[in-house]
Amino acid sequence: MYRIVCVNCGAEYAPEEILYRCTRCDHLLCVEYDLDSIAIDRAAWMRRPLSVWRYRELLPVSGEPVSLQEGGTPLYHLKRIGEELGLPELYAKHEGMNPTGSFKDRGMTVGVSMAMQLGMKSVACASTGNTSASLAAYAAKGGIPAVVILPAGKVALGKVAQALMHGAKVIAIRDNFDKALEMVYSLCLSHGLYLLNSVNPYRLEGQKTIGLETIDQLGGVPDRMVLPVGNAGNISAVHKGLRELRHLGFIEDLPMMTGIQAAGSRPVVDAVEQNFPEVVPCADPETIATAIRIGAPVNAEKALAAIRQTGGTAASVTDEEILAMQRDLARKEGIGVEPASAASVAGVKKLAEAGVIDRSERIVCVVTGHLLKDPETVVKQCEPPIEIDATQESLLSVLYS
Ligand code: AN7
Repeated sequence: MYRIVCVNCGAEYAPEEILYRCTRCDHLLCVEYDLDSIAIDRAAWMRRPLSVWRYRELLPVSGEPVSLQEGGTPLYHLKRIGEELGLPELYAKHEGMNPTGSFKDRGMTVGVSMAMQLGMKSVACASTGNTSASLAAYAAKGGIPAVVILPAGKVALGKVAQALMHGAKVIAIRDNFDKALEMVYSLCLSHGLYLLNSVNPYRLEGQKTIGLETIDQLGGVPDRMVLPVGNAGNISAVHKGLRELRHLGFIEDLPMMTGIQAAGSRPVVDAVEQNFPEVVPCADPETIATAIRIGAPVNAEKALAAIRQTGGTAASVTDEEILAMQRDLARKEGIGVEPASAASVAGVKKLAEAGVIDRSERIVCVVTGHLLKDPETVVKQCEPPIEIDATQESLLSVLYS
């Protein structure tokens, strides 16, 4: 049993209403369960496979979900990087290990399932890339058409390839993500497509399972959870899931929610640092981490609450710091992530060096997308393969001379 509730004025809506914002005050909506009446046997939970659907009592989907077996991602101990930073308890949850290579799959399994449950005939999103790849795949699995709108020339190659191959209608606009979202939003309202950006409250329900899995894998609550922030949906979703676990009495404390943005695209960081009541959009976001090249984060209201209520913080990292950490994760830990994902760990490095993070903290970084999403950025950073004649002599000479 659940309702849709406005996070600002508390107005309530029935689950079957197709709404993305409060019709009274225009603020964000969220899904609210009657937690006191939900019976969950935690031992039975733990016997189910680690996945989004382990937590189905806390999800809105009633029938068989549209699933590609999402979630259940590895939680790695970052031993070498942690040692270098003096952080013995540093972990990374590798969301790049989801079916389409990013955490978006957790949101889309729920979002597309809800689209079907609500009887919608088509789905749509704007995207910096991963959302479109994921939506395209889940729409294919659900057998429903998808439209995705991208900022032209600013989406990593692997993500465009996925959206195209999974059969979405892919449209690239000569403008940025924020404009694409504005356009797809109007399109959905005027033509009845189901909007699956993170302003959709059901999608975030799937994403909250990152936090629930982390607790189960770690056997407790980390002191801090660190996420890259673009539209600020994921950090809000993780916070919501953990609040629900606390309400159920499964955990006592919440981690300090910590958001990391790129230096050229940091409206949430500005709001946290300067204690603004709300985020002031950044008109011209720019960063090599194109996934988080977002100037007007739609979920800022929820994210600021998550950060402030848990005593967390926000920080920004430069493109150089992001790329350096992408290489460190790859070469010192064997973990391949795309640039936006490396931002979370780069942010931890910065905050630890600045003394904001205590060295004894148990820290979980969410690394959100796979290395192969953005091969072009990799190729630009690394030396090309050494091409040689096919002789043993040439081989030995490049290896040993
Ligand atoms: C790898 O795909 O917004 O703060 O349209 O792809 O919840 O937006 C992607 C976001 C972090 C930021 N890491 O998450 C999109 C899109 C990766 C991402 C984020 C994104 P939010």
